[in-house]
Amino acid sequence: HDADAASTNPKNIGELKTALVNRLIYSIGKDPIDTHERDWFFALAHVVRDQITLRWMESMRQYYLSDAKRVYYLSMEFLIGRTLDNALLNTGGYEAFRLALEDMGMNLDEIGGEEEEAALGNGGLGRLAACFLDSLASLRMPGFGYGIRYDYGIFSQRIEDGWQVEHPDNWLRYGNPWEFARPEVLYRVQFYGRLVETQDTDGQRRYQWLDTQDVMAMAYDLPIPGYGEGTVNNLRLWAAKATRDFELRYFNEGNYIKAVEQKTSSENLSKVLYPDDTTQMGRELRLKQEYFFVSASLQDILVHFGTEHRDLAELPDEVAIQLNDTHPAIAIAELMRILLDQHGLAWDQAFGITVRIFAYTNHTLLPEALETWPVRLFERLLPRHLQIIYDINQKFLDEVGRRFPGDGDLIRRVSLIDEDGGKRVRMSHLAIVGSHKVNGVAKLHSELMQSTIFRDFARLFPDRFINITNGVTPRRWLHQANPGLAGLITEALGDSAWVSDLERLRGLVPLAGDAEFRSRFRTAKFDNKARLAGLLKQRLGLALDPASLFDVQIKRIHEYKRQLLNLLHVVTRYNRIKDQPTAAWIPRTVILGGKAAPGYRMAKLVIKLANDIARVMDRDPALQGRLKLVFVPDYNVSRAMELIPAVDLSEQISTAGTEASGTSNMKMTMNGALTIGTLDGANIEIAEQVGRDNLFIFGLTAGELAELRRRGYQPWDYYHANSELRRALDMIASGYFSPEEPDRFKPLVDSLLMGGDQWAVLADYADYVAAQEAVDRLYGDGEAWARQAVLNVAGSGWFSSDRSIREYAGSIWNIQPQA
Ligand code: DL6
Repeated sequence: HDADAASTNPKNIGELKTALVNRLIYSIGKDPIDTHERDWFFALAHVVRDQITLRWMESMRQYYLSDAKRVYYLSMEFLIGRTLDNALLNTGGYEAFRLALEDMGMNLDEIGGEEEEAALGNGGLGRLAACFLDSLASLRMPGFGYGIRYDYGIFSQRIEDGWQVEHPDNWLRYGNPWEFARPEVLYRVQFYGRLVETQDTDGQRRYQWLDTQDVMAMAYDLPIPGYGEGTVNNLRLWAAKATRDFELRYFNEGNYIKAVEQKTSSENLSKVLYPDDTTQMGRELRLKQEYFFVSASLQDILVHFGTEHRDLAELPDEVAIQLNDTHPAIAIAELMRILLDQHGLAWDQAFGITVRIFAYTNHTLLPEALETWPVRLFERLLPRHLQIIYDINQKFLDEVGRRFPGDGDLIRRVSLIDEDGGKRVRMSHLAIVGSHKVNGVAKLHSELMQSTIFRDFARLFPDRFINITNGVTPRRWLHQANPGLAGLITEALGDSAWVSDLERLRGLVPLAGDAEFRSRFRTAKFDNKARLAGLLKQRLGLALDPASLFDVQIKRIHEYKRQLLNLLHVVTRYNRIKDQPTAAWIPRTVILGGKAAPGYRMAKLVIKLANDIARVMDRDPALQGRLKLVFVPDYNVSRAMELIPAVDLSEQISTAGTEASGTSNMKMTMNGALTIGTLDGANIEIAEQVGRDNLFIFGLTAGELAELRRRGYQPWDYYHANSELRRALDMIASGYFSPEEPDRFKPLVDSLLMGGDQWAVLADYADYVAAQEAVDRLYGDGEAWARQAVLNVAGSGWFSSDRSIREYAGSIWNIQPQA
């Protein structure tokens, strides 16, 4: 890694060693002669944090002095992963610390391995939030994250007898060395209670929210260091604490134990992240979590704005709030409540301010993931908010009625309240009506959003809807994860400016035709594969051949992402090899990884199927050296950083029109993988950027699929027409891979054949298998493959989250980079 030359001089190394030992003794309380590697990790993290902290204070001071407009990114999830290496690389201290530790007989990688993951997210949505924080800081933009400090992040996944078993992720067990606890930053959050209506002197109705059950929100700050000369921004996470008066009430009754019990129950609020990202959870605790972090964040934002001495009309000039999906959408009603009930603003002024502040990002078209809450629950938990939502709805529907007189059906469709089958609040409708911009996360997704789920709204508010295609931070996903390729790129382009200006990767285009460069590029990829093979050997006892094609699908397990289609190809390939064992097969290693939501039976069955197929294949001598299937357990950010640099073939095979964007597709492209993918999500834009000839595109388009469904999709037709497909399905259904329980996988096959194949797996099978044949042919010509892989890297610049953030800053937030 490129070192900050000044920092590696002997004097500085000496100082770092002293600092490390001091921290070990005085902060960690350990005698250097009796330490665990973890102690050194904590000492190291403290020294690094010290360095970041000064820059952080400078950044905060500068934002304060310039009084610049700020954006607050509200998200229930921040999937950060580990911080140490990222902080060292962003601040340029990596090499110096590596040398200092080496001098003391230690290895930075091993010490870094002691860090727990901050896995406060499910998948794409949470990781996007983390990439955006990195970009905001690197671009010197005043952007702050707000979220929840869950005691338990996403569960850790173990595979036992081929099945997923969830284990609690106790990531704070040894403490979090990066955070600053702020016991003095404490806000009261109210729940339940009753409303009392009063009249203002000017005759306006006002509401008091009384007899509530309160929980305190305490702040924990995580500094987010930008790359190089970037600023250090802040991520503030809220933890639930019991209120003192809560306890007092019971103390007065002489019930000490009850008081302590109450304490635990309020602190449960921030206990655990809900581990499902595609179905609606519908649990009271979840709605409490949402309101809890929103209420605390808004109070904090207003304290910073200085409501005491400033005109609230200026708020939209100072504050932008981005809602990461609808999870924080209750913020719209909460800000209205504050403006109306606490500051006495008139409705129209309050609503005008609110709409100018908020913007909403939608991340899914799946109807089952669109959040709605029962009105009865809302009424009990947040009575004033429900009232405000009703008022917003009333005024909105009146307006719709004026513009489209007599269209009762339109009113019913766009209402914030779903009246069918038990009244529910539609959070996406609240988010749209209360925001000035609504964005999708890839071109196709934004188009479909406007033509399907939000069609009526796109007609009502045509200027409100925009697209901002996702991006990923090149710091973590290329510079840090893939030092081999990163070094080669820096050498080839003459400097490392690409790390903060990723479009410079275009400069690699001519090198795709340069045999010498390609050879070094291939070596870098091979080394990454060998490294991954070594790690999997060590961890799981697996023997992978780095010379084989690494074919990788890593993401949450979901039917729409079609891991099952991947497995159908694996079984087909297995059959072909068995039929012709002596043919010249391109050796392949198919790697799958991802977590299934704990209650998602089909997804868990897919994991078991992958493991059962792998077991059968491992025992078959005909397959050795030709085809291997591996399920890597506990896929997380750190695993992703090991896997992605080693990928040859990136599997992005969701049913067209279902994956909003995808971001692992971008990471793999950036790391020189070729994509096999459908025209879905950001795959389409990847094809535009790297050239369609440099991907393997297959399958029905979203339009073709809609047409097929209109005509009546018949999965059985595909079954009957394709003997290889039939054979693979019959094997799975009849227990070929699960002889001890032959019916085990019948539900999976039934979902395709009897259940109507909702995700069109069978419709795309033949084309997918044909695309896989094209993959083999190209891989057989290593030079031709490498040429295209280089072009993939060269075309990936547009997928930097820096580009996404600039678009948000320009077209939604109206914020500027700071000097
Ligand atoms: O926008 C980030 C990410 C997209 O890249 C994925 O395509 C999309 O599935 C994901 N959505 C979620 C769940 N959404 N909700 N609610 O994580 O967002």
